[in-house]
Amino acid sequence: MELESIFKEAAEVKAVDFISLLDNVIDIVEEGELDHAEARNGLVILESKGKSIVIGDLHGDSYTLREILETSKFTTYLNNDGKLICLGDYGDRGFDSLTVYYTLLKLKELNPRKIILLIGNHEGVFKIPVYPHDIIEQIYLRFGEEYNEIYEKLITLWSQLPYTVIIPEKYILLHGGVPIELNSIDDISKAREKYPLNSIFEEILWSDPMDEGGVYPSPRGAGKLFGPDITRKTLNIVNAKTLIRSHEPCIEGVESIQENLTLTVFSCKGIYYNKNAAYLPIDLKEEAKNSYELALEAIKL
Ligand SMILES: [Mn+2]
Repeated sequence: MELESIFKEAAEVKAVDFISLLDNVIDIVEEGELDHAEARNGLVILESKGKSIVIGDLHGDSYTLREILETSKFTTYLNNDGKLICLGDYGDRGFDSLTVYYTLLKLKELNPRKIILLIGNHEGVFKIPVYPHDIIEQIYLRFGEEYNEIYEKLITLWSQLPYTVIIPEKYILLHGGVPIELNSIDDISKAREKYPLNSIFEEILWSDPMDEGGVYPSPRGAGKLFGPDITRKTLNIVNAKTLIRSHEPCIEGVESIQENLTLTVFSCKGIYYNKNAAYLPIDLKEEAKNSYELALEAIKL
C-alpha cells in the first residue's frame, strides 16, 4: 500500500474504521510477534539484523512523519530484515495527532512483525498527569460523540505497547531514561506489572539524562534526572553500549550527551522551536556505535 493512500485515508477515515483499525492493532500488539525478536512482557530483545529506522517524539506532527516515511526508504529496510522503531509520544501538543496515529497503526497492521511502537509518557496509562493531554479534544473535534470509545481503545492499546528494546551487545532503546535501581534485565521485563510498587517503569518513560553524575529529582514531577554513572551501570547490566532515547527536544533534532553514552532523537518540529527534527537510520548488523558516531549518521529534516 502506498503512503499517499494511507495519508489520504487518514484525512477521511470514519470513526467506525478508526475503531476497527485500533481493534486489529490491539490484537497484533497483544500477540507481540515480531521477526527476529523475543518479547518478554514490555521488553523486546531484538537480534542484530537489518538496517532499521528509529523515530523519536512525534507529538502530532504528521508533516514531519510523512517526510520521514517518504524519504527514509523504510519499506526497503523492512523488506530486508529491518525494523521501524518509534520511541513514543505520538499524540498531544501538535495539531494532527490522529493522522500520526492512523498512519503508524496502519503501517503496524500492514507490517505487524516489523514495526515496534514503544510507549512514551504521553501514552497516558499513569496516575501521573501529562500536560497538555489534548488528544481527547482532538478525537472529539474529529469524531464527535464516538470520541469516548476511541479514547478507551487507545488506552487499551497504550497499556499493551512495549516500553524497551534491547539489542544485545549494542543498544538499549526507550522513551525517557534508564532506571536508577536496576539489578537485572528481568527487572525491566517485570517493570510494568510492578508499577507503582517500584519506579522502574515510571523512570523508563519519564526520566532525563544529565551530564553531571548522580541522581536528582526531575522538574517534570515524575522520573529522575540521572548522570552518566547511572547510564554506564545500566548499560553494563543489560549488556549494551549506547542508550538511544527521545523525550526531550534538541535544537538539531539529535544530540549526543553523557560522554557519548546517550543519544537523544527528537522527530517533531514547530512546537518546541527546535531548528531540526531528526531520525536515525541504524544498521544493527554493524558493530555498536557510541552516541557521537550515531549522531553523525542521523538525518536532520
Ligand atoms: Mn516524552
